[in-house]
Amino acid sequence: MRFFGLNMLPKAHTHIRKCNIFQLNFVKQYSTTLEPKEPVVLSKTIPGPKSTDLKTQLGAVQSTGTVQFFADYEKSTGNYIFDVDGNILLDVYTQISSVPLGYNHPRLLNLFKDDKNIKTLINRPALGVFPGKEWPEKLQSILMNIAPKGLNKITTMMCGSCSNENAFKSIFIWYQNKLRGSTAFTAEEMNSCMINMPPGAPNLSILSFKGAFHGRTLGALSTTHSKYIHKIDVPSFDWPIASFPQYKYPLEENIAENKKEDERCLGEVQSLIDLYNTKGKPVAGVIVEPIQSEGGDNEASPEFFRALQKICKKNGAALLIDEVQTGGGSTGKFWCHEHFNLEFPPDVVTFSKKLQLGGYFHSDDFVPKEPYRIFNTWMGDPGKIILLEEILKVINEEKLLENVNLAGKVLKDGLINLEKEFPHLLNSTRGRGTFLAVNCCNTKVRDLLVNTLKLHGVQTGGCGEISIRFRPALIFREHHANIVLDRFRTVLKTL
Ligand code: PSZ
Repeated sequence: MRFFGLNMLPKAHTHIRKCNIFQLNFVKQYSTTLEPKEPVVLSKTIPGPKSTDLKTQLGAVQSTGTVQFFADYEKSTGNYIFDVDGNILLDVYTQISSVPLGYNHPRLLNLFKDDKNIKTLINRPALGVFPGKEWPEKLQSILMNIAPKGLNKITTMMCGSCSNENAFKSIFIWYQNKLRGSTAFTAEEMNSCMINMPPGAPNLSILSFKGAFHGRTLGALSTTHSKYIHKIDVPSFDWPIASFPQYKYPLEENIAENKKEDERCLGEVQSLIDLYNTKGKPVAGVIVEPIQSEGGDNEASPEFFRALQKICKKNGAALLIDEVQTGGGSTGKFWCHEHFNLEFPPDVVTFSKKLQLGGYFHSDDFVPKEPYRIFNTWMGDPGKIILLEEILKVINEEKLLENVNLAGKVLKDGLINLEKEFPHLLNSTRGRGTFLAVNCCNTKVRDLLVNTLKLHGVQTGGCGEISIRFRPALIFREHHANIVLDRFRTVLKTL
C-alpha cells in the first residue's frame, strides 16, 4: 500500500520499522510512538458496517445517539484512532480534548509491567479515609509540581463536573466562614440546612457566563449555558448569567470594538452582582473558562480576565477558573490562564481531562475548617496519578509545550490561509497553541465539513453553533498539521 513512508517527518527523530498491524510500514517518532504516515478511510460511511452492527448491539441497553463509531483501542496509535471498519483517522479531537500523549504511548504501556503499579491500580482506596503510604509524596511531587502559581492546596476528584461541583461548595463554605468568623454553627443553622432552608442552606449564588460549559451535574449545570439539550426539563438555580465577549476577527483589526465588548460584559458582571445582592442571593463566586470551549471557542482578552479578577476582589467573590478543557498544555502553557498575567492567583482552578483525574487547586482559605465537608468515596484515583506522573515526564523530556506552539502555529497560519482561499465558507480563526477553532458560514456547512473531513480521514469536533474545533494531542507535530490542512483544503473544494 502506498500511504506509509518517511518523507513528512523531521529526520533526526524518525526511523522506519516493519510492524505487523496490517503488515505495513509504520513511522516511529520521538519516544517511540509508531504511526501510519497518513489517514486511511476504507468504508463508504462512518460509522461503517461493523460500527453500525455494534451500535445496534449497544442500543439494546443504552442510548447510542451520540456514538460516532466504535474504535479499536488495541490498534490505535499516536495521533491516529483506528475504528472497527479498518478506518484510520488522524485524531484532532482526542476524546473531547482528553488524550495528552496520543494512543498507546509506549511509556504509558510500560507502566503496567510494574507489579507495584498494578497493585496501586487494583487496590483502589477511599482516599479520604485510607490513603496509601505513598499518597502524600505523590501529591507533592506530581500534582503540586504543576499547581498554578500561588495555589498551595489540592482537592482531588474524579471528573470535571464533580470538580466544579465541589469547588462551588468550597467557595460557599469560604464565603459563609468569612461572615461567621470564629463562632460555631448555630442550632438554627444545623436544623434549617436539613430541610434545605436558610440560614443553614443560605441563598448564595455563583455567577457564570452565557455560552459557558462547566458540566452536567445539578450545581454545575446551573452554570452551563451552551446548549438547551443539556438543560431542558432539569430544575436550575436562579444564579446570575453575564454576557461573555464575542469578538470580531482578526483581532488586530478590531481592537477598539473588542475593547468595548470587554467593557460591556464586565459592566454586566458588576450590575448582576449588585442585582443579586439586592435579591438576597449574593454572588459568592464567579466561574469562567479561559477559552469557552463547548460554547464555540470564545476567547476573552487578558485585560478582560484581569478586570474580572478586580471585580471579584472588590465584591468579595471568589474567582474560579475552569481549566478542565484548557489545562494540560494544549494552549502552549500548562494552564491557559498563565497567558493572562493576572495580578493575583485565581482563587480556585479546576482540572480533569488530560490530567487523567479531576480536582481543583486552591489556597488555604478554601480548605474547610471542619473535616468531612468536601468528601466522597474515591476522592480521586492513585491509578490515574501513575499515568499523570509519566505524562508529565514525557511532556518535559520531549518539550511538548514548545512543540504545541510550533505545530499550533503551522495549523493556525494554515487555517488563516484557508480562510483567505475560501472566505465564503470560513472565518474567525482563533485560539492559542493547538487549541484552535475556525467559524463556518452556517451550522449546515459546519456539520457537513466535520462529517466530510472525517470521510477524508480527519476527526475534528464541532462546538458552538458554527465552529470547528481542533484539540489534538500534545504529540501532534507540524507534519500532522500539514495533513489536516491538505485534507481540509480538499474538502472545502468539494463544497
Ligand atoms: O457534552 C458534554 O457533556 C461535554 S462535551 C465536552 C465536555 C463535556 N467537556 C467537559 C467540561 C469542560 O469542557 C469544562 C470547561 N468544564 C467542565 C467539564 C465537565 O467535565 P466532565 O465531562 O469530566 O464532567
